[in-house]
Amino acid sequence: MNHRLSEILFEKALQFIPGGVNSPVRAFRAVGGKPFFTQKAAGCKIWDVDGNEYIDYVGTWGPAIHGHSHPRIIKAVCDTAQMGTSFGIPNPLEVEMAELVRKMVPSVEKVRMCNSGTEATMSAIRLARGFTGREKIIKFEGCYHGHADSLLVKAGSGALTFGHPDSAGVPPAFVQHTLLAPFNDLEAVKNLFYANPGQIAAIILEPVPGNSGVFIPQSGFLEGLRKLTEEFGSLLIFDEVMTGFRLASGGAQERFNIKPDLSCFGKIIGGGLPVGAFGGRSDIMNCLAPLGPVYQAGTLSGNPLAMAAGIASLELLTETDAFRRLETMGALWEEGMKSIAKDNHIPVRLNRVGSMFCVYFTESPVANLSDAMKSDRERFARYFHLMLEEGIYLAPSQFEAGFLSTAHTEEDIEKTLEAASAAFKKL
Ligand code: KE4
Repeated sequence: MNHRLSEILFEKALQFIPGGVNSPVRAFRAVGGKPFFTQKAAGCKIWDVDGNEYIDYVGTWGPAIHGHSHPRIIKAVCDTAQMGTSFGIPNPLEVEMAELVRKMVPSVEKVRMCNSGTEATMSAIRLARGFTGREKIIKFEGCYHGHADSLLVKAGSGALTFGHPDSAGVPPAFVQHTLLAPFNDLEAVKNLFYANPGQIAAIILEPVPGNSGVFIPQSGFLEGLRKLTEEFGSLLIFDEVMTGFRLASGGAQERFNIKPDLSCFGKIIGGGLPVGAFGGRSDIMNCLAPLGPVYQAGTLSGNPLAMAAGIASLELLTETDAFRRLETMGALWEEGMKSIAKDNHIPVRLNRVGSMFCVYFTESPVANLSDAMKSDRERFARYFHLMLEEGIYLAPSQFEAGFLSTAHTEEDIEKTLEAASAAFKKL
């Protein structure tokens, strides 16, 4: 593949943008090589500035569940833009969005829009602390909740990829109230509650962590967290920025039948535009300004353009057989990959939930961060580039999830599996 124009652009980007990227995971640092620059995206395909075509399994890190440039979403954005892009004054689309979220996610009695997943989780933590009057939070190793100071502790995604799960620039005082436990380890969580009686405001977790690859909650784990938070008077916060509206129309909480106190959203809820949201029990949400003492705000929160894109994205999920299709394609991919790994005698662990998946090059199960760290990242990097050369774009890090969209067809999966079959022979 020729990447000449991407290389020229990247050299130029490096002069003006730290690392040449506006978000670290895009830099290919985890897999080596240089990132390509995207010219256009439509359906499940992307084209780079050199005209190379790829089947896209990153989907802009989750938002593109309907594929790129879905006509419904494009039309909603274009039509709304004619009337203005942001008012900073309440607009009807905010109400429509709030009503739609509440209908799709029954645990969300009230919801506040913001502009990113980071804002959503940061605000939910502040709200939980304000509501309970407690300071400590529990998070899980390898979960990534955005880059708010108190959550950059053993964080996943880019923080993990670049070996700084605890970022520089975060004073110890800012993270002294952040307690850690391994994912799927209920005993460790219980011990934290006993060791910090009356001090834990909330547990925050990705119900299906997608920022260290993909971890699958073991039976009883999510239910156990729900019981512990109820027993100790703490809140349960589901960070559904990635899983929300992906694992079911009501997200992971619908799929696993758990009712959190607060939920955070992003990605799909914005249809590709910058949107985050957090919501849950009214008695908790009513603590937010201007009603209550917990402050939270945002110039562009609920802006009509982002709301229009997000509403179109959510409505498409309720009007089509999206989830049946996503499950079918996911199963097709998984079965194919399993037989390719077997035929080539290469140990892999495929963790998949619906349309979220990850390939670990390891023979032991991966249920938490320490398991994931044992996987062969060199081999993953070779796999990534072999696939890229065949026109298949995977997440450029072992510690990320891959995503299917409703735009992926059986033919795309077949092409992907052919590329994987050729790649595995060279691993
Ligand atoms: P944003 O601030 O990037 O919109 O959302 C942060 C966030 C919060 N919670 C979860 C579960 C998330 O997955 C994310 C962001 N995900 C990463 C991909 N693993 C975004 C990609 C990037 O950082 O460029």
